Amino acid sequence: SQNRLVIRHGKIVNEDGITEDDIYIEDGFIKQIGRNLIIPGGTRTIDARGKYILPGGIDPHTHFEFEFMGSKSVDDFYQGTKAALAGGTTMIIDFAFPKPGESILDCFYNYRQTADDKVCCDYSLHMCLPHWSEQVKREMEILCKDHGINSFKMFMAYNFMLNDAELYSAFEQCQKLGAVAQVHAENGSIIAKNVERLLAKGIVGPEGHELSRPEEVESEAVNRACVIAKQVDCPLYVVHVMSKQAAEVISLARKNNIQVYGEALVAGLSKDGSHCTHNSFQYSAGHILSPPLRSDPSTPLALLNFLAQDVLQVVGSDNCTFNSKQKELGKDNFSKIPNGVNGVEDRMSVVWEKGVHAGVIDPTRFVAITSTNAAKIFNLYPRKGYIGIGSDADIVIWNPTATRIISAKTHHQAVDFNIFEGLECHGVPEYVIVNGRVVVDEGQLKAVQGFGRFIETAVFPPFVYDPAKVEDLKPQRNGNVDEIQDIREIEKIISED
Ligand code: DUC
Ligand code: ZN
Ligand code: ZN
Ligand code: ZN
Repeated sequence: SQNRLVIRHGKIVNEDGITEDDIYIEDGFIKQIGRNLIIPGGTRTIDARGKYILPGGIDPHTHFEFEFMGSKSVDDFYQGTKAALAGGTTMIIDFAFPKPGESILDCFYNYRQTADDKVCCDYSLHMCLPHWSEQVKREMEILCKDHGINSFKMFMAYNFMLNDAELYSAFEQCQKLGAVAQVHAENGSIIAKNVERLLAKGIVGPEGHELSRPEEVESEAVNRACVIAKQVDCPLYVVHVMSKQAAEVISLARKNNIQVYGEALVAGLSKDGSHCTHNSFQYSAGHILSPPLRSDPSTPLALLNFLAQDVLQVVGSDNCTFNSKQKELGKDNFSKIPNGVNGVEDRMSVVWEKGVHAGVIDPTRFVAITSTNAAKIFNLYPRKGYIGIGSDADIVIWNPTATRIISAKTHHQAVDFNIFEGLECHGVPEYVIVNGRVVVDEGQLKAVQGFGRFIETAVFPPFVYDPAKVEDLKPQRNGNVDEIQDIREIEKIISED
């Protein structure tokens, strides 16, 4: 029967350990886990001997059909989520970005209308705040209370950046609501001046991109965001940490008990800035995103190690794909190259190859950084990000010994370029199960348009740091995702009695 499935003999990998058990799935949920399960007749069996069984990937950072820098990203909610499934990602969280003059509430309705009929996998939305006002503040509350939004992204760069006072107010509102504040952390004022100076000197090609936004321009903004978040006790999530300096700032902030999480990008874990100084414009422009890939060649391995050590917690893709033709908008001026790269399809394989296959990250940590931690931070856990009884049946059967070679010729994305072109990856999703339905079956993609659902995310109880209360109960606030959640539970208990 379609709605019943048993997976036998695999190694179930959760963030907290590996077990060898069978999994019985019914009506989209995991119903039983164990040995010698009693299974109804007519249930399909998948033999997972020699394979890992992973919680479906969660990509918390995509920009499907996003109008940005004069272009619209070419992967829409259909092709983007179909490609996600092909690569073992069973949920995405996209950034809803208001059009000029559109309120954040209307933006939310319009994104739902666009995405709901297209998505092949479950999705949620982060709401972007491209300006600050009393109306934005009011509508944030409506989005949290009535529409299942629990995260807001603010920009410290681009012409829609917020100044420090506005960031302070936005973070303060997030804190009050129990939402997560996210930042694109780069100093936009410095970048604008650098762009002017470089163009005046005649540096107009893609090599000017990183010159205009060097590491310290990123790490300064990360530090400033941490300082502001600390003032109002707001949990902070730094999207796309691209440099060693930025990660070191996060490391220090976490040691100082600031509640900050860092997201790496799959692009940043596998590529450095040398790809942006190629003599082919098309090739270099294809690698332009912001913050940029770094010219320091030790960056990708350093970022992987930061993930291994829990300085960074999550890997996203920032999938924001523009075709070669669209990238040509910046042919004579690097600052006009639409920013963005692919990654939603290849994130799982590339992180496995560069992390697990290379011996930097073990399989349980792989699950944490590709799925579980995002589920915890955005309050989807344990429904998502976990293989346990009662969780959604979003599962990947992963063959660690099979390999595939990434290419734009064979990928499922709409875009005509792939930054991982030619990379051979160990680790292939042989079966992908989303809401109990087998959508990759022995490697064959059978995604269904509109099968995905919008998943509402609840806010957390607003975080209250009271050393006197916390001391009694002795949780260690060392910045571990788990333990921070424990404190939230404790705070809830305290406020209830
Ligand atoms: N950076 C990108 O490269 N693309 C989308 C938006 C962003 O901040
Ligand atoms: Zn960004
Ligand atoms: Zn982004
Ligand atoms: Zn290899």
